[in-house]
This record gives sequence, C-alpha cells and structure tokens, in this order.
Amino acid sequence: MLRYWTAGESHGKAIVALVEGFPAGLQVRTEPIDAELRRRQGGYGRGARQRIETDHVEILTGLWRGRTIGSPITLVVYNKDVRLDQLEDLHSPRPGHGDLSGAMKYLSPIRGILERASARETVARVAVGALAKQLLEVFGIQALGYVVQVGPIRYPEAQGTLEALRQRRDASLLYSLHPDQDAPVQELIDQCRREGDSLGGVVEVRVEGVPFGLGSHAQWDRKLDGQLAQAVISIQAVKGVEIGLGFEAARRRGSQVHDPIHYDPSLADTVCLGFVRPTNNAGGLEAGMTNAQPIVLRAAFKPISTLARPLASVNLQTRQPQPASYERSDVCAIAAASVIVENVVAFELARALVDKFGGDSVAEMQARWTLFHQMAGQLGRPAP
Ligand code: EPS
Repeated sequence: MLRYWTAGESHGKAIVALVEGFPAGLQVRTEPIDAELRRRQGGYGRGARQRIETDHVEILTGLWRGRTIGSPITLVVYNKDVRLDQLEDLHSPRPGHGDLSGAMKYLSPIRGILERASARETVARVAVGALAKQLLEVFGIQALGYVVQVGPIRYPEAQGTLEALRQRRDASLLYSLHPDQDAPVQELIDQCRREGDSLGGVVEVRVEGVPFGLGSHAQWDRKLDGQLAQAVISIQAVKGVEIGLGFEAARRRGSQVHDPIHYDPSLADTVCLGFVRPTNNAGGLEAGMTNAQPIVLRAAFKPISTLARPLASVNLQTRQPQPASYERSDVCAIAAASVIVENVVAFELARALVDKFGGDSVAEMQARWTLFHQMAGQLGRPAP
C-alpha cells in the first residue's frame, strides 16, 4: 500500500515527508518536484514569508542511482525562517485557526499548535504529490489544478485540451484559466490587504487518462471518491469538496444528471475501451470507482484565518476580551491552494493505481495494466 506521513513545524528546521510503498524501478527527477514547490510559493496575494523561503526538495532515502528501490522515500525541504524556539506564545486565539481547540486539546501553549497547524505543512504534501505524478506519467495520467473562484468572483468555464488549459493557467497570476480576467481579482485582493482582511475561493482539479476501476464499490473505505474527499478536506482551510456536478446534482432530475453510455469502436484502444459518455456530470467516479472519464473535483477554501484587523477573542491568561493575536500571514493563498489540491489528488490516484495494478515494481504494474485492458476490452463478448 502506498501512503505517506508528514512532519515539521512552520518555523522549525524542515518540513519532511516519508513515503512508504512506492514501487521500485522509477527514475525520480527532483526538478519537477521543485517546480511544483515554486508554484506553491507563488500566486497573487501571498505574504512576506514567501520572499524568505526558496523551497527545494532533497531526497534523503529510498533511491539507488536515482531510481526507486521499494524502500521508504524521505523527502525534506529545509526552512530558512528557522526561529521556532525564539518565537513568543500567542495569548489571544485566532478565530478560524487551530489555536483555541488545539490549546485545549493538548493543554498546550498556542505556539505549540499553530506551528504544526500552519499551511506550511502543505510543502510536504505538494512534494509527495509531485513524486506521485512521476508514477502517474508512466501510465499517461495527468492532473491539472486551477482557481475557479476568488471570494465572490467566479471565472467562466474554459474548454480545451489539458495542455492548452495548462498554458492558460501558467500565464495567470491567480493560476486561473482566464489570465485576461485576473485584474479585478487582483484589485479585490489589494483592497482586502488594505482593509486588513483575507479571502478564500474555489479550486478545481481535472485528471485525464484515468483507467476504469480505481477504487472499489465493495467496501466504504475503499471508495475512491471517499478517499479523495478525505485527502482534500484535510488540507488546511478546506471547508467543502465536490465531485462532478457536486451540490448542483441535488437540484436536478436524474435524467439531467446521469451520463448516458455510448460505444465508439474507434476509441476501443484508449482507457475508456470505447465506452464514451457525452457528459461527465459524475466527475469520473461512479459507485466509488473510476469510470475512465476525467476526474473533476472542486474544493472550497475559507479565507485565511489570521486577520490584520482581528476579530474578537479572549486572552487565555485573563479570560478578558482581547482582539485575536496577529501573526504575519497571507491575504489570499487560493493560487497556492490549487497547486496543493492538484498534488494531493495526484497522490491519491497513484495510491489507487498501486492498489489496482500491484505495487512492487513499475514493470509489474505496466504488465498488469496491459493485461487488465486486454481482458476488460473483451468483457461480455462471446468467446471466439
Ligand atoms: C501560515 C502563516 C504564514 C504563512 C504560512 C501559513 O506563515 P508565517 O507566519 O511564517 O508568515 O506564510 O504559509 C507558509 C509559510 C507556506 O509556505 O505556505 C499559517 O498560520 O497557517
């Protein structure tokens, strides 16, 4: 089973990930991981911390001559802003951050909670996702994350190949698919910054090249939609996850929601094995399994909880009213959020791929991928 853990505090020495169960035989490149880490640091609305850090991954374990060998892989990104032991405690918990609940739960100073609750931890999740993408690439599976809404401003939908959409996104300061429509969003972020406020938004991830049968209908905790939802909602500040039509499906009739099934023999050699769907309202998942259509998932991020013009709170020492403490923060991190969700989704898909096709080596996975597509391509046909 492919899985990972992360460790590290925001202002501690490093952010670390330990990846276990990664198949042997993949030549790993660090440059694409660093490229994702750079993208995570960017986007309009970030704070001063990102001018201090230059995130770069080091792979400490699990490779021989650059190839995976089935051993646990340790990824480390060293922090530059290392001053954990010098930082003072906070006394007035910030509404929306983990300060109050964490202090109560662990009978702890707020500092001990916020350093680990910090979204800096997503450095590790992006690094493992970018590693997982190198495995997905072998099987022609590609993920793209982008911003579809910032605060109340929603970008229009965009059509095109994943490559064309990627170019548009990479030209946008907000990582949206409409770089020509970023200006009013930038103005809104500037306004929030001036007013000591913050903004959230919605990101969407689209994954193409997904085969039939990742996940399973057979048990609740093997359903891939459930696994994706857990992985995504656990990202700092996520408050909602939708797959395909999501909440909109609840407002429509069945005939306006479910995706008809057609057969096109010219596509029999692709992952859909010829079974085409004129719509993809299911977002690529039916009964907890992939249906060989693109996976489409959206995540709603609440605004950053640290406010320069703070909300009401209470001093933990005196129990008297005192505005929430302020720590340097971002105004809007939604562009970075799109990088995080893209990579978190990629890791979950790699995990499901290893489950389906066997995980000891990439070569064995490839052989089983080919065999599965041969067998499923003949499913139900009379024997020759
Ligand atoms: C965060 C507070 C800020 C953000 C941080 C998340 O950190 P600092 O207090 O050092 O300015 O910049 O995000 C990152 C450091 C990052 O790399 O994404 C928080 O409290 O969650």
